[in-house]
Amino acid sequence: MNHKLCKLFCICAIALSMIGCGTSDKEIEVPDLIRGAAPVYTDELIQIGMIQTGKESDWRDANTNDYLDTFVPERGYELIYIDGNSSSERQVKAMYDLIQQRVDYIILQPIVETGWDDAITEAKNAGVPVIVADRQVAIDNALYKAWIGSNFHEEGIKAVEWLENYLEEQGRQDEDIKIILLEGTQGATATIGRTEGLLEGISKHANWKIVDQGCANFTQGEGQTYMEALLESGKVPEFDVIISENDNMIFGAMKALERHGISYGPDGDVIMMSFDALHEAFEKMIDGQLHVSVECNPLLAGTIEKVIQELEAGNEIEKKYYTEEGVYDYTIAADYIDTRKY
Ligand code: GZL
Repeated sequence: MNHKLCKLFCICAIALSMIGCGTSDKEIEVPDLIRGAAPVYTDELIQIGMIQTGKESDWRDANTNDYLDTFVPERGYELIYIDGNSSSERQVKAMYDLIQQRVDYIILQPIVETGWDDAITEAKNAGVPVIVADRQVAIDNALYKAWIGSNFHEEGIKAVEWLENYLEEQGRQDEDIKIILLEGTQGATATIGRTEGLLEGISKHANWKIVDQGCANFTQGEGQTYMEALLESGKVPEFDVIISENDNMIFGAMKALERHGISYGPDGDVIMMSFDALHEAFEKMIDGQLHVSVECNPLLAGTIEKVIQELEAGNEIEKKYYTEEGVYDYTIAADYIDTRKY
């Protein structure tokens, strides 16, 4: 559907210009954007096709709800939401369907980085702009308009820095530390980046050792199943730390540890670390079950809306927009839990 925009009243574009976008190659930290006043369109709605990964985690649900709350008719949008149902094939097919429909924009949140060359090239050739969000795609970035998401490698580094400080405070910096790493979906940028950052940091400590590393696909069920099997196997008789690449997997691992009578958390034996910083993670930190969660901001729709408005106004945009994220541990969780938006 062709979309002619007649008039746009929005403080968002002004807000974006105030963010201080740098040069096109510079990666900028985009502040936690407040959602501006709804744009007032005097013409038809901007039609957006949004291809989601699925419903694998609570983080994903918060991410989806943010899109559903943002791209609504009263703000000038018609959203076609497609649940990828954790299937890359389904996502690629959805891309072709949306190209066929000649939507105004496609927002793609890919499950994995690979397999996108033909579909995104097709969108480019058809003149349907693609905005990639959350995880990335391993193709020439000239084929899509922009990417918005987290610096996953940085998240991994932050987790190791937290562990270094914690062990120092506990007087355990010279101890042999055995680590179990629960990874997310193989081929997903979040997994690739976090794992790279973690291994880079861990490799700096001769007394730290990863005694097991396995995939639990970011889901709570697979986190529990994986941990149960590992404990049953006796392969890893001793371990000091579990690092999980998202909160849901470590919630599942907690259930397995409980079933095996293993104490964990700041009040127990095993150091528990994860990523996402869900509200439930704060509850578990306050309850003494989780040590730390490295934040990964799922609320991307506000930034994407501003990028779309810049494109609609014919303005230049950046190639990459990073979200701002922090690290929350059990010592400060109670101070922040009431500020959490997801
Ligand atoms: C991170 C996102 C990851 C989350 C998981 O941006 O891709 O996928 O960390 C989610 O919780 O399933």
